[in-house]
Amino acid sequence: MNLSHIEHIGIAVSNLEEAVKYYENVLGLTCYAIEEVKDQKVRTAFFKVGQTKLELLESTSPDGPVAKFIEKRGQGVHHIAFAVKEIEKALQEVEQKGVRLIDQNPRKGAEGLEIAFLHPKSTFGVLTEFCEDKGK
Ligand code: CMX
Repeated sequence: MNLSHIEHIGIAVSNLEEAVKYYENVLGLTCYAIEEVKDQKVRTAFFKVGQTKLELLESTSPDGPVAKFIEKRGQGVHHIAFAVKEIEKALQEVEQKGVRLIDQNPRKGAEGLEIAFLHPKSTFGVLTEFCEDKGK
């Protein structure tokens, strides 16, 4: 397993534009991209803080995972994403160690990364994402 760094922290918000204002006007960060990820039923806004990104997530559908999360648990930290090398191998490795996978195979996420999620019930309550930039 080769986790190189925290690629991003995902934060569920009810209103993307309002949340972007807070990160820009209060924390002084700059939103460098807003992107819809249809597959995940979200609109995302990205900020960079050093090597790590913050990804704000607004649901585009009441039955999407982020809408369900906010309904159950309120706005807040939704997931942590680790940058990995050879994402398929990393998934196999954690599965062999008893972790329940949400995605058996990687799929395309925001910024063109290959992404896959591990189930929070087998990762001590933290929805965990692996991502790999195959372009690098
Ligand atoms: N972090 C921690 N726990 C979570 C969670 C999260 N983000 N989301 C759900 N849970 C918990 C719920 O609280 C619930 O726990 P209890 O049973 O103790 O109440 C349990 O997981 C089941 O939750 P649920 O509301 O019934 O939802 P589902 O089982 O239908 O889905 C999950 C949960 C994690 C499998 C689903 O949200 C998923 O597949 N997530 C991965 C995809 C995703 O989140 N995409 C959005 C981000 C995309 C991006 O970054 O681009």
